[in-house]
Amino acid sequence: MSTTPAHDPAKLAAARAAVALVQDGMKLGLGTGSTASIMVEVLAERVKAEGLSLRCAATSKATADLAESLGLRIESLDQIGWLDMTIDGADEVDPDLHLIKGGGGAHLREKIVAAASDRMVVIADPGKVVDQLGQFPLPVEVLQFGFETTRTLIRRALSDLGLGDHDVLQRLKGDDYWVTDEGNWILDLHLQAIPDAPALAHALAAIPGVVEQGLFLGMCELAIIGKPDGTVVKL
Ligand code: ABF
Repeated sequence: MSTTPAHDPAKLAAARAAVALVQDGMKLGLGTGSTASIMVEVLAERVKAEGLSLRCAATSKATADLAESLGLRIESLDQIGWLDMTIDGADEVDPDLHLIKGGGGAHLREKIVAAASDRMVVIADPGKVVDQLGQFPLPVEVLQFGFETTRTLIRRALSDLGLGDHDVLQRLKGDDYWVTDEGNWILDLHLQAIPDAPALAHALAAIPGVVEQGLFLGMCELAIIGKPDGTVVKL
């Protein structure tokens, strides 16, 4: 497939393997990030080459713009309803296929689209595979209203969970605050390790002002890890 050779070979291998799972007539969720963007390019090439008929929902404005620029038709999730498969990237994948996502700031829509799918397939390079989640800062999307109160409540929850006192930093984009597609802000929790991800997810979800956090637990059915030699490992 004549995809631009400039791509990271491991990400390209994972993207190609995921696109190979796509069947004509499928309703697809398209993820966000550099690996997912390669997947969108590979998918668009396959659609053109084989004349596939697909219905696609995007997990971000960025992915929607890229997909449409490549000739893929994008519909809203509500127009399509339930999806057959979502293909998306991740920041960390643990042995139970629990994920940290949100490095690209899109985890709210990504989680909704993944939840509306029969299966979620993650594509990643080997650097994303970890024994325990948490080295990657956990993104938490937060309303702008009462932001500092929410940050205080998050810090209190981390302490109550015995996670100690860690940096809870507002994400910047250049000199400005990062603003998500939904107009919210992002806090990144520098925890180093998350020994009990379900407990943390539950605690964060209970905090007023927290819109969504980047732990994807029990949502990923298959992780395709690309390797630099162009092969893949399926987890
Ligand atoms: C997106 O892909 C984000 O949730 C995640 O942070 C990112 C991974 O980025 P990349 O594929 O560029 O490494 O789904």
